[in-house]
Amino acid sequence: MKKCEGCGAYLQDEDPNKEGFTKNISKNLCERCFRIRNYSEYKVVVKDNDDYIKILKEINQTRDLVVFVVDVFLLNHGLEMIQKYLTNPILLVLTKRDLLPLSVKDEKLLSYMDNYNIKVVDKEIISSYKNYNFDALLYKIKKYQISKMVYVVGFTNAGKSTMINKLLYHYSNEDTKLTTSLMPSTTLNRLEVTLDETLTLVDTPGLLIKNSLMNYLDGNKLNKVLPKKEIKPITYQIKSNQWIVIDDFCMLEVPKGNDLTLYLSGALNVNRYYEGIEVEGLKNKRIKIKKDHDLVLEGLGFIHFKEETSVTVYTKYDMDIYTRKKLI
Ligand SMILES: Nc1nc2c(ncn2[C@@H]2O[C@H](COP(=O)(O)OP(=O)(O)OP(=O)(O)O)[C@@H](O)[C@H]2O)c(=O)[nH]1
Ligand SMILES: [Mg+2]
Repeated sequence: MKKCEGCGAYLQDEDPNKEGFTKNISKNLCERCFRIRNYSEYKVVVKDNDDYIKILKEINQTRDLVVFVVDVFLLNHGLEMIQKYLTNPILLVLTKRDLLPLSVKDEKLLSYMDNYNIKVVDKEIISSYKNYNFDALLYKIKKYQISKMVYVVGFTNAGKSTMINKLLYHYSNEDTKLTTSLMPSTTLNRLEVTLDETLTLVDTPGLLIKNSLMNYLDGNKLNKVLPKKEIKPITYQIKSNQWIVIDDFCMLEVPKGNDLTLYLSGALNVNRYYEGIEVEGLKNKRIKIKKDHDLVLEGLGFIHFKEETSVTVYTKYDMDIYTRKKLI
């Protein structure tokens, strides 16, 4: 059976509501990929992690190199779980470097990954948007590859397919292009692309991040929440108790006497209020943030507080809220 060249789903002309549908089976792209590419029209596909874990288990049967792609802005606390399924050698690739301020050193971001318990053969930091460090990336893939096959894995939306497209563009004569989008679950099945006679990259669907804001939003809202260019941190001095309202995604009740810096998409509206906030019907979580830690709002961004403090976060979404050692 033929696969869609964009997302890896098996092509079929029987059920428009199922993956891989095309009216014309002789085409190479499914209708969903065609629409994402030509009209930026997204059809959210609800995948579950079981399909993905099946793919990871297949990869684990090989001893081949795995490139584990991680979004440097939306680092999530489930990163270690990849090693629950994979015993292959892992090259860790931090991507979307362009989203964090240039003043932060690459070395710092790379060594931050040591806080996670992931055994890797090497690490690299790249930006597909800026074509940053692709020579180094290809060098490392070739250095550590065990056979011709190299598997690209990671959480959904990390930027796997975009990275493979850039590798193809720079280092091969292939004119195939994988489908990419800001919606979760763009790639639907494993898909092989040949870079050269010694290297075949295998794109895979992304693992869904449980309790990420990303899972609940439509295309318009995702466009707002997911940053496309360098984040400009916003610092507030908190001189009296107040509320920070992040668009219609969440609110924070912050006690006085602490400066905070928000790292969020610039497209979001952030406002401060001193009183009069309606919180009825919202879930809330009170959380203590130690010094030198960040507060993470999964799928939305992170906030750094200068001193130890406790805040209450209100939201209608099932979004994980937790702290981690400060990133920058
Ligand atoms: N700023 C920035 N955005 C990126 C970069 N690479 C990818 N993106 C964006 O991130 C989003 C997800 O990219 P994809 O390549 O589709 O991600 P994926 O990991 O293949 O996602 P799934 O197929 O859903 O698992 C898209 O909106 C991309 O344009 C990058 O280097 N910098
Ligand atoms: Mg993809």
